[in-house]
Amino acid sequence: MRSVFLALALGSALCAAPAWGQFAKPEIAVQYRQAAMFLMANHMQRIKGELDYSKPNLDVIRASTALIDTLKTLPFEAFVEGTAEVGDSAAKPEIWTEQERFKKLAGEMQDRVAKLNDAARSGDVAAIRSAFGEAGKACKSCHDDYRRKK
Ligand code: ASC
Repeated sequence: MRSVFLALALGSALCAAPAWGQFAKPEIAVQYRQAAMFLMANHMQRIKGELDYSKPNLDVIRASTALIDTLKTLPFEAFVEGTAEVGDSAAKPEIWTEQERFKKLAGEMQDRVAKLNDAARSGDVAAIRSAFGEAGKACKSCHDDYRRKK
């Protein structure tokens, strides 16, 4: 009998949902999303550097668009409610009161990033330039509304 109680107690302890989702502490969620966005921004800059040339290096561009395409969903798991004012987060509290719009903007960014990666694989430089501009606008429109000016 005692072992049944022990098993139940252990089971409920293991199943209890942590307050911050997959993150041990709220600060870790902030670091995680900032790290993902830092890498995305770094690779956007590398692409921009190539597009400043009349004959950009397509291998460099493709490596970066593929990475950004992989990273594009990562920040959003880490926008855990209650982390707007944590650490050096610039997230506005409206992210959690306007979830529908925030998710719509995230989805638009993800669509445009996928299109940028497709354009890079096609090798059509004019298409890459245009898709890069659209992806950058999608980043900016979310930052304009949901990132605090520091
Ligand atoms: C970037 C980056 C952003 C967007 C935005 C585009 O490379 O870090 O936040 O593009 O600046 O206007």
